[in-house]
Amino acid sequence: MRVLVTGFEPFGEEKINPSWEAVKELPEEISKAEIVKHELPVSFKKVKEILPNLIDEVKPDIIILTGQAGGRTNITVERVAVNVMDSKKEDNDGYKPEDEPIYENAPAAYFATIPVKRIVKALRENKIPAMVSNTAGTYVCNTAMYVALHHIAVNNLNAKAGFIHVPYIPEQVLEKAQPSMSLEMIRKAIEIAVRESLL
Ligand code: PCA
Repeated sequence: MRVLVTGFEPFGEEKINPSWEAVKELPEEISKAEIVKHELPVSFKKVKEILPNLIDEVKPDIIILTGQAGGRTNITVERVAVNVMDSKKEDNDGYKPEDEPIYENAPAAYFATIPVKRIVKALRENKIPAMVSNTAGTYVCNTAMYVALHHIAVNNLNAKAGFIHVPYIPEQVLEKAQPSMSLEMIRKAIEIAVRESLL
C-alpha cells in the first residue's frame, strides 16, 4: 500500500505552515504502507496542475491532504469539498478568484472518502482534540481536496482521499490571541489518520 500525504507551503503573513512541518516529520512507513510526502504551493492554478499529475505518478491507495486553518482550535477532518474558488485574500501567485468554479460542468461537491468519523474518534481516543468540519472553506485547501476527489472520480481510480486542517503551532501565535496545538500532536494526528484510513 502507498499513501500520499501533502502539506502546504507558508502563505499570508506566516513564515511556516504547520501542515508541511508535520508531514515532513512523518515516518517513511506507517502500518507497513509506504509514505510519500509532498509540499504543495498555495496557488489555485498550480494545485490544479500539480495534484492530478502527482496522483498519477505516485499511484497512492490513500491520499491525505493537510493544510493550516489558523484560528481553529482542533484538528478538523473535512467532510466535503465544494466546486468553488472564492477568496478575499490573494494566493501566493497573487490570484484572488471570486465565485469561480474549480471545473466547469463538474459536480457541486464531493464527500471525503477516508473514514472521517472513525478518524475523529481515534484522535479523541488518543487525547487529541478533533472534530468533523463541514467546510474546508473556498480557498486553496478546498480546491486541493476537490481536485483530488474529482481526479479519482473521473478516472475511476481505486484510491481514497480526504483533507485534514490543522491549527497554528505555538511559535506562530507568540504575539497573537489565537489557539495553537503542538507540532508533535499535529504530527501524531496525521499519523493516526493515515493508520485509520488504511484499516
Ligand atoms: N491553508 C489554506 C491554504 C493553504 C493552507 O495551508 C486553506 O485553508 O485554504
